[in-house]
Amino acid sequence: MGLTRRKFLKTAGLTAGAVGIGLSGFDFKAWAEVQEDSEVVKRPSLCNVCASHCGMWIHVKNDRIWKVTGHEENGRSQGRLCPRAHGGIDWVYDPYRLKQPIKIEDDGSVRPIGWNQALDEIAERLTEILEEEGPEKVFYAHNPRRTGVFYGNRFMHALNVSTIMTHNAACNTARGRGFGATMGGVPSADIGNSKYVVMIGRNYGAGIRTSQLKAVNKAVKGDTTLVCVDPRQNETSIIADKWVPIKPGTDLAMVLAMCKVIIDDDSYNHEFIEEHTIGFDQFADSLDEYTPEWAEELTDVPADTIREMARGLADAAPAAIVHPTWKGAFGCNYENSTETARAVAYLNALLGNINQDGGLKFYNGPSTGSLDPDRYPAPSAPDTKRADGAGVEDEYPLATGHGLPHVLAERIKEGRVKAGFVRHHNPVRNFPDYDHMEEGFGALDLLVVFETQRSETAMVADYVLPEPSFAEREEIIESRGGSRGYLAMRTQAIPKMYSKTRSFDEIIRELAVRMGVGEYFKFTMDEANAAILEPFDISLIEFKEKGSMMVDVPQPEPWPELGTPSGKFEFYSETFEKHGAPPVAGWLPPATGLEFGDNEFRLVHGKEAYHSHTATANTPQLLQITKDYDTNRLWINASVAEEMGLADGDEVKVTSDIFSDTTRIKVTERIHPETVYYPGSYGNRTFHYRVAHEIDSLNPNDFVKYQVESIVGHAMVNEVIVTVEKV
Ligand SMILES: Nc1nc2c(c(=O)[nH]1)N[C@H]1C(S)=C(S)[C@@H](COP(=O)(O)OP(=O)(O)OC[C@H]3O[C@@H](n4cnc5c(=O)[nH]c(N)nc54)[C@H](O)[C@@H]3O)O[C@H]1N2
Ligand SMILES: Nc1nc2c(c(=O)[nH]1)N[C@H]1C(S)=C(S)[C@@H](COP(=O)(O)OP(=O)(O)OC[C@H]3O[C@@H](n4cnc5c(=O)[nH]c(N)nc54)[C@H](O)[C@@H]3O)O[C@H]1N2
Ligand code: SF4
Ligand SMILES: [Mo]
Repeated sequence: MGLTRRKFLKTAGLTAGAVGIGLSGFDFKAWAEVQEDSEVVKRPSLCNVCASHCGMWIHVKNDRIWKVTGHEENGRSQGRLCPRAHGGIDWVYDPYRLKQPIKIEDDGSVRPIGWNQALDEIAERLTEILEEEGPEKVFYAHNPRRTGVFYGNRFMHALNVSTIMTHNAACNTARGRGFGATMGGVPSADIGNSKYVVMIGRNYGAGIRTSQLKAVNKAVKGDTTLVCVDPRQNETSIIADKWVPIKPGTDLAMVLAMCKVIIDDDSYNHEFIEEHTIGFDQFADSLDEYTPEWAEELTDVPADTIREMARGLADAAPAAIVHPTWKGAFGCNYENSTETARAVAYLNALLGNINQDGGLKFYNGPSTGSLDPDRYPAPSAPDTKRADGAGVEDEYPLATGHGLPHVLAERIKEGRVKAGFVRHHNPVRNFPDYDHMEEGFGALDLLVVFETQRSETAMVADYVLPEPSFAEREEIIESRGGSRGYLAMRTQAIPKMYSKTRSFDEIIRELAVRMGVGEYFKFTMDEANAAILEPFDISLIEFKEKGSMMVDVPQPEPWPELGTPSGKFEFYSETFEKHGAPPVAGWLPPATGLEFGDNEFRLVHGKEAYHSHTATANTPQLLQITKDYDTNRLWINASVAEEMGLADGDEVKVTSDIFSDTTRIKVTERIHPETVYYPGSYGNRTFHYRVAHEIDSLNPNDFVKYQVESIVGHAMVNEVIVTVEKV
């Protein structure tokens, strides 16, 4: 790695010379030239700054990262990276990165601990808890990344632990269940080939997925009509044909009214509805009161705009999309988010756009190989009850398998859960109600956090186990579908910087041996990766040179059999009915209601293009953008601000039921008058993020109390009313 032989000799000669004539004679210019001339090599990797995992090349010079560029043969990056990828280099060179395992004693004192001792102690405590309390009281939570799933889930299965959770209940659980219940899963949007696209709270300009952003650009440069419905004129609305401001939490009413327009116009796709759906008549019969005028009252979207969007979509169908979105409007935000997601699916069904060009597509992934189970036995799936109640009868039967970390926090406080493993995830900061999450996770008998920085969750852990950064480690091969599928892997780009860091797979393997389940981990990562590649005409050695490669996959057939119980699109869900939820989605107001008193607003938040959640606030390059553009401010509508006697930049006090803090305001025409907005990227509470604390900031989660949505149990992150007053 690093220097070529020629360069090495040159440097070696130079060093000898320098030593010969003493340090005062050190020829800095010659040294600098050698450094500058030394070769830059490209090593394939995957960006680690968000879950999109774009294929990247890490350019390495003298064993240090020189720069990063997008991998061309990767479905996500398609040759490009977003700004955060460059900021990710700061993670690698952060001087305060975790460099060795630490143990936090019950009195809060922190001390470094050796690996053997840490793993012995963890294994001993975990064994005790499993024996005395049972696997129902143990969990694993992560922001699911391939290696974390591969090793983490296998380890949990080996211990018969069923509570494996992700961050989804603070992201997209409602959308997942809503689309799952109606069409069997969440499809991709073929934006690049679409003629009419409505994005309801989906903001590609900031909530970036590189490949899709490219498709959006293609669409807006072509003849696609793009409409953005958002209480805020977000970064995508700026390039869209139309921004439709909406009162937050009311999208469901607008969508139901759009469905009614299309059905009343008789402009829906009869063939699809008749042959590929169930429950259409019940749905159509339920729409009587949902007129555009009714929706206008609730949403502030003019009835004519509702008709215009509905007719624009129907005219363009099937090359028309109401975007399945991600988090913004109905991922996990409101009491009505699951129903909104179902209604958005209904609207798409009326357009008959499933697996149609320019519509919604269920892509197939490449058929990869796997470890031979005779040689490398896999543990059987756990048969224990989940600790968070997700999918459990009489608890949260309709919650998804991603689980409910905020509910778990409650149960930990009640003594019902004792031990947890958290990797690449910061639930304490990223779920609403800091005190609730901190008290919950902090009350565990054993909390082991796998991290690279000392996040808020790591602050309340018993053991924090440091991984080498993404640039210093190799990982399990990933595969994804698309118009072309692809395989991709992270290879080690630079030598390990700190000898006392260990990668997740290494740690799990060692813990497994100590827990007596080592038999499930008797393979190397190379063996696992070679098995994955087996069906493809490429060796692991060759693949490690390429890093990413496109593969042909069968293309989706129009109107396929869907992954619902009936195999058809379900307007009417017997599954929902069985569990006491409405079989057909209809209007449901947000939990806070829609009445606002003086100086009261709904607080919403969202992404910024140059941060990932709150995990990048400590990176100097990215925080500099925040400082330069002064974005850590609360957006408030200009007319409202004037009435309240507030001017741009004024300091205000923001108060909810559970929290109060001050911040400066951004006065703008670009926001609905009953809404205030704060970017979600700040407000870190861990004092270890020294860069993050260079600015004053808020975190919207602080204002939102612990609450649980009634159908799928998500965290309802926008169900909060705040008052704003001048200080
Ligand atoms: N730069 C960046 N990109 C990311 C991420 C990141 O952290 N940073 N994270 C990735 C992840 S995990 C996700 S989930 C996606 C999220 O991607 P998005 O869901 O697109 O992003 P958000 O910013 O959460 O929300 C989008 C918009 O929803 C609006 N909104 C809020 N409430 C409502 C409402 O009631 N109705 C309507 N119509 N709109 C509403 C907000 O104003 C915001 O502009 O982004 C991904 N990409
Ligand atoms: N305030 C606020 N809250 C939010 C959001 C927001 O934008 N703002 N977004 C919501 C959404 S859409 C989502 S998806 C969730 C996301 O919530 P999380 O899943 O918690 O995601 P991240 O904030 O990306 O945090 C990931 C953690 O992984 C750590 N990490 C980074 N690299 C590595 C590594 O190589 N190894 C290990 N072991 N750890 C690593 C980071 O230091 C960080 O603490 O948060 C939700 N909550
Ligand atoms: S979208 Fe940006 S941050 Fe996310 S993986 Fe791709 S380049 Fe990295
Ligand atoms: Mo997310």
